[in-house]
Order: sequence, then structure tokens, then C-alpha cells
Amino acid sequence: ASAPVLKRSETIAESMPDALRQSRYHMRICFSRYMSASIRLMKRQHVMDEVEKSIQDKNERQKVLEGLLGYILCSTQEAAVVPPFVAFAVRPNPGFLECVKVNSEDLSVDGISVSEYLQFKEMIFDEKWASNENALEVDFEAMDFSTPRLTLSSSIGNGLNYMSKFMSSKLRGSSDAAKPLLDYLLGLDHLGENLMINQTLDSVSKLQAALIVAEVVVSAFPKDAPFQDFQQSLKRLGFERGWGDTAERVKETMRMLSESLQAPEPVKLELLFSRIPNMFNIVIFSPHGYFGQSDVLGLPDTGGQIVYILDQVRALEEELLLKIRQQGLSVKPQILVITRLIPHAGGTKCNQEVEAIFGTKHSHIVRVPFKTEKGVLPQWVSRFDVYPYLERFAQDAADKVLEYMDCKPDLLIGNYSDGNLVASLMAQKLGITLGTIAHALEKTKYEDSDVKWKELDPKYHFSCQFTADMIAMNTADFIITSTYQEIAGSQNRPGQYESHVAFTMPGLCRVVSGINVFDPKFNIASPGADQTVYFPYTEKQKRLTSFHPAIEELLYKNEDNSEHIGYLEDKKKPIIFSMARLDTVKNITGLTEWYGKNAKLRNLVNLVVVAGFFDPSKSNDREEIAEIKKMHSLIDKYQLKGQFRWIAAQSDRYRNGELYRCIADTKGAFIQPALYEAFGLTVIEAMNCGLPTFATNQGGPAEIIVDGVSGFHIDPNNGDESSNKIADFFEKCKTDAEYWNKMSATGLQRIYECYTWKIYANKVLNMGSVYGFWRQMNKEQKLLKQRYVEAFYNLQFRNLARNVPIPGFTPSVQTPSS
Ligand code: UDP
Ligand code: LCN
Repeated sequence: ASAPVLKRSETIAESMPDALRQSRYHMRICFSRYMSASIRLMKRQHVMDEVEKSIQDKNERQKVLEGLLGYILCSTQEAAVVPPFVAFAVRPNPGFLECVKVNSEDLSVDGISVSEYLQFKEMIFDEKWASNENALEVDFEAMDFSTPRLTLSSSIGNGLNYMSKFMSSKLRGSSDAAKPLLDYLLGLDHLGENLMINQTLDSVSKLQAALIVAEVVVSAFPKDAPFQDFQQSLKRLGFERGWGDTAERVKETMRMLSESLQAPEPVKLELLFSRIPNMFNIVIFSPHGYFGQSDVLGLPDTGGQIVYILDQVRALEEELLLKIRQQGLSVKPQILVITRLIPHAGGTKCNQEVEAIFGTKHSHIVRVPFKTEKGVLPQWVSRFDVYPYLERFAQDAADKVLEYMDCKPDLLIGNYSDGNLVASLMAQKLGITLGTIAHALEKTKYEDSDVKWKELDPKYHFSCQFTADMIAMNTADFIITSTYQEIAGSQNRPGQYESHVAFTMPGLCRVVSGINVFDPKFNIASPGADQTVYFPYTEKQKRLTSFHPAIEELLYKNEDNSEHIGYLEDKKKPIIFSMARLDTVKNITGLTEWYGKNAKLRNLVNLVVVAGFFDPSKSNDREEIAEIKKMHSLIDKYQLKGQFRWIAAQSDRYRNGELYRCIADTKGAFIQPALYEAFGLTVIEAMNCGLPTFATNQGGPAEIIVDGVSGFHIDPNNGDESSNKIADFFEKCKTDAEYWNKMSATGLQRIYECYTWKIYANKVLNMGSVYGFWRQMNKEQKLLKQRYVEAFYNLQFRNLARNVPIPGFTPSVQTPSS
């Protein structure tokens, strides 16, 4: 039966009393169970478990669950038990939240505000704070009333499109309404030279009239005539360079502007903005980790983010060069990646100030050290511990950027909590358009990380991180995400950003509105994989056969050494393969255990994993050490030797590309078993190589793969089901030889349609352009909010960052693994 949907006009507070009345007998039992249960903060599963225990009769239970009450309970995200009340936070759809409290004694229902709900929750963890009338409430929405909001869950993440519509309507009407567009064009320049128009065209009507004449002038030239041929004639009319490289393109752009001044249309306006010469210099921030190009992958905190940024830079530079050429300009674009300079770089280049980025003409990594009162911090520090250095880093980075670039950058892009905070500080200081990216916000990775922040803070400093995240989200002009779920999750699971909508850190602050997922600043632009590295195993002539002997050894050589342990007895079996950092969430140990337990699967295939390294005493990462130990104990417990190979982290991406393809040669599969994965670059790398892929249904991969069509979803919380699903696939391949080929081909098709860097770069540059303009149109509102953010930064973040201990300086040069 389809789920009963709440009538649009009805709130849960209105409909729930009736629903409870209809099952009054069972609900009384159920609510008294809630009262006596030991769990005070229930998740949906607990809520439902108690329903099940309260209604013994299966048919009866079915009836209740199919009704409106079942729907409300199933949509409950969380419920706080504070006798005699149970406060429910119900999420009927992505992005929507409604709170009610039910009195367990008489089952009466009252609608409550988010703030009241959070107070209920706090009662469980910190009663004194919960009842303090002056507890700090943070409300970013209250500071924002001129930015429009989307209204449909399904439109979330499609902000650019929506903004073009909204801005078109704002610019429409009179020449006064179009004035912001004129002002914007008048402000365009490169190194002091006007672009597109100059001050002679200082009113909308003058500009409109001049455009008509200019079109006539340009029309007299052949389509492919270069701009120089009519530059002087246009200049006399008030036009400068930047319209296009040929007569045809100049005319097109002029027509787009004329039409937009007359009556703007969203699609044309967006197209016009994709042509305006407003972007030449971009700075990207990624402070933590070892950020380099060789020998850094696999080190703690140094994973997909690095791969993403380097590929992103290459794609953006290529797109910038194309745009600039088409604009008829000869400007050299510049992209800088700002990261941390680590003096004790352990053999990597992370102690060098500058490094040119491979595969680019004008892009560089620039490293700036973390400074403290005692001087430059020499050693690597975990991404969880970087907060005390960031303010100073932002200042030093701003100076460095201005030193390397001849002018102020046009766009800043932050990455992850630390990079986003630094980029926010700099954007504020220099008045630059800001885009942020969170490769994985940590908040949803750890259950109840907000209410339990005090317990987790010594290890993770979430108080700093979540505060930094809110500052960045609210400073950003636009937010780039890899998938929809990253913003607003799925029907059952809130998105990473959504988890910042309303939450509380008792004793610190109650966030009644941290971000709004209906804000049109949210945009999905999924990354790709470098297709010169990750290409299909079938492209025989391109295969990097020189790696084959080394890969053969890596997979099959029968002895343990520092690069691999375990061995594969039956070399004819297909290989199931996984590769990831050895973090808890990556769940490589989980996969090893599923395999160990599943005799059928062990019979069908061998397991090979690339992850971390083998000696726990060589790691200085807390989580990694625990995972290494667990791996060893699983190998013993399940007697995996002979069927299992553990390979240490691999950093050569060309060889890794070939490794995926060699796994495809065995007719194997790639398995991504993470407990949660923000995006999952390995998933698209494997798919690009034509390797059938099974990936977690928790996070990005759930969107990348259409289950059963372009690969398979597996449930990391249900190992038996997952390992059986993998076994079934290989069983089926045995009887249907074409099945494997079909899954390989459909995976590739999915990639080409949705996940390439070309699509990405085009989208992101358009965002920079459109949101840059909106930033100007919306100046006053922006300032108001910025003032609030600044106060929050000063009064809250700085104090928190001060609490993060600064380690003693390590005396000697350290290798990353020592
Ligand atoms: N990677 C690697 N060697 C390893 C482990 C991972 O080169 O030993 C690469 C992998 O190919 C991918 C990236 O690191 O490009 C991991 O990105 P993903 O999005 O899967 O996870 P993250 O590490 O960012 O959480
Ligand atoms: C970080 C992660 O955890 C991954 O899920 C992403 O794929 C990667 O960054 C690149 O964005």
C-alpha cells in the first residue's frame, strides 16, 4: 500500500492526535515502553522496535503501520524521552522538519518549535543548560530575508538555475531595474583595463542604443573576422575587449545582452554570464594533510580530496583557457592551491613553497606554514587538530596570494572545514566571491557527535569543526556538492548539510538555524576521474603493459614483504578488490570480515585490498592504528591466508589505474563497503576502468550507481546480505557469461553521462560568474549577515580554537609513517 500522505494543509501536530486515538490501546502500551526504556534519545529504529514489541499481533501491527501513525513514526528522525513527554523530530521529506511533543499519560499532542525540541534533547545531556533561559541560540536564517528560497525537495541542489530565474525577474521591468547589470559591466576590468564597456556607456539607455549600432557595425564583417578588425569602431561607441574572438561571437554576446536588458530570460541570462570576462584568477584552499603530487596518497588525511583538487585545477584551467580565448582576450589565467608547508615532510615535497601542477600551464601549489608563538610548526597534525593555526594561516596566505598574483583573485574555493574557514576569512577581508566544498562534513559520520561533543572534543574537536562549518556555509556565495544526498540525504537519512539545519551542542550553543538546505546557494557538480588514467580495460592499445610484471607480483607473489601480506592460492578465481585509506568509516575491516564469514563467496573469489600499512607502531593516526590491529586479528580469526591479499597504500595513480584494469581482466569486481561515503572517487575510478562495482548505499555512491543497472548497492550495516549479493553476482556470471560484460558496460555508460570533469568545470565557472553578480546585487543583505558571522567567529570560534592543544615540536625530521 502506498504511504498515506499528510494533507498539505495539515501539520503533524494537527493530524497526530486523531492517529493516536485510532490506536489508543496499543499506543498507550508503546508510550509507556518509551518511558521505561533505557534509551533516552531514540533513533527511528528504536522508535519502531518499541512499536513492534507493543503490538504483538502481526496483522494488527501491519494495520497501524500502514496508517497515518505508521507514516509519522517511520518519518521520525529522532525522539527525545523526557517523562512524561516524548518529543518527536519528524522529517516527512528531505529538508523538512516538524516537531511535536506527546504526553505519554494522555497521548495529547502539541506542536513545538525547533528550539523547544532541541531543549528537550538537551535535557537528556545537560539539564542545567537546557533550562537556562539565556543559553546561546544561533539563528542564521533570522539574518537573511532577501534571498529567495526554493520550496521543493526535488529542486534542492539546483540553485544556479533558480538564481537565474530570480535574477531575471529582478532585472525586468524598467531601465532602473536593469541598472545593477550595467553597474556590474562597468566594474569589469583586468589589471586596470576596462572590459566589455567603458564609462561612456553609463546609463542603461545609452548602452542599449550603442548595442544596436554596434550590432550593425559587426554585421558588416564576415563571421570569422577577428575582433581586432573592428575593435576601433567598437571602441568609438564605448565598447572594450571581452565580447568574443570573432564577429559572430561578438554579435551573439551583444544580442544576449540587448535581450537581457530588454526583458531578461533565465536561460539567456545564464548563457550571457557564462561569457562575461569576469574570471581569470582562482585560489583554492586545502590546508591540512600532506598536499602534494607524489608520494602523498594513502598518508593519513591525504586521500580523495587531493585527487579531487588536482583534477579540478586541471579541468578549471582548461575551461578558463577556452573561455578566455573565446572572449577574444590574451590574459593568462592563474590558479593557486594554497596548502600547509610541512617542514618535516618525510620525503614528500610538502616542505617546498611552490610546485607547478602537472598537466597545467599556469597553476601552482603554494605552501604556507602553520605559525605559532613558538615559530613554525614542523610536523604534520591531524585534520582534527588544525584549528588553532587557521587565523594566522589565513593572514599569511592572503599576503602570499597577493604576492604571487598581480591582482586580487576573482574567485576563492575552500575545501573541507579548515579550507572553507580560511577561504571565508580571506573572502571577507578582500571582498571576493566564495565557493565552498566539503568533501565530507564530519558531523554525520559519528552518531550524536553534536550532543556528545564534550565527550568527543578531546579527540576530535568537533566544537571547533562544526562552528567553522557554520561560519563557512553562511559566508559562502555558493556551495558545491558532489551529490544531492550530501545536501539533503535520502528519504530515510538526512543529508550532511541538512544535519546542520538544527542541532545542539549543550553547554555551547543551540543552533536553531545553521543553514537552510532550500537556500539556492546549493549546487550539485559531481567530480569525475581523470580519464587519461582511468580508462576501460578493453582499450588494449592504451593499456600500460609495462606495469604488468609489478602488478603480477603485487597480486600473486607468494611471500610477505613490506608491500603485501597474505597470498592467493587459486590464481584462476576472479578477484574482488577494494582500495581506501584505513579509516574506520571506510570499513575495509568490515569487508574482510564479511568475506571471512561467507564460505560461498570465499569459494567463488579471492579478496584483495589496498589499504594503509601493516605495522601499527608506524602509524601516528589514532583510528588507523586500531584498524591495522583489527585487520591482523581478522586474518587469524578467519584463516584468510591463501585467499586474501592485503597490499599497503599505493600512490602511483597510473599504476593504480592499471591495477583496476588487471582486476577487470580476472572478471572480478570493485567493492566499496564504507559505513558512509561522501562521494567516493574510487567508485568512479573503478567504473571508468570497466570494473563492475558494488558500493555502499550510505552516501554518494547510492546516487552514482543505479542499483542493478550500472552496478550494485550494498548495505554496510548488513554484512551477510551484502556478501551474499556479491556471491550471487559471481554465481550468475558462471552461468551467464555475458552478465559480467553487461554490468561493465552499463557502469561505463553511467560515467560518460554524468561524471566527467568537463561537465564539472563548466558548471563551477558559471556558478562563480552568476553568484558573483548576485553578491553585488544583494550587497546590503550580505553585509548584515556577514556582521553576524563575524561576531560568531570572534566570540565563539576563537575561544574554541584556543582550547585545542598545540603539540610540542618534534625535534627531528619525521617520516610520515614514523
Ligand atoms: N587512493 C590511492 N591509494 C590508496 C588509497 C586511495 O591512490 O592507497 C586514491 C584513490 O584512488 C582515490 C582517492 O585516493 O583517488 C580516495 O578517494 P575517495 O573519494 O575514494 O576517498 P577519500 O580518501 O577521499 O575519503
Ligand atoms: C573525501 C571523501 O571522503 C570522499 O567521499 C570524496 O570522494 C573525496 O573527498 C573527493 O571529494
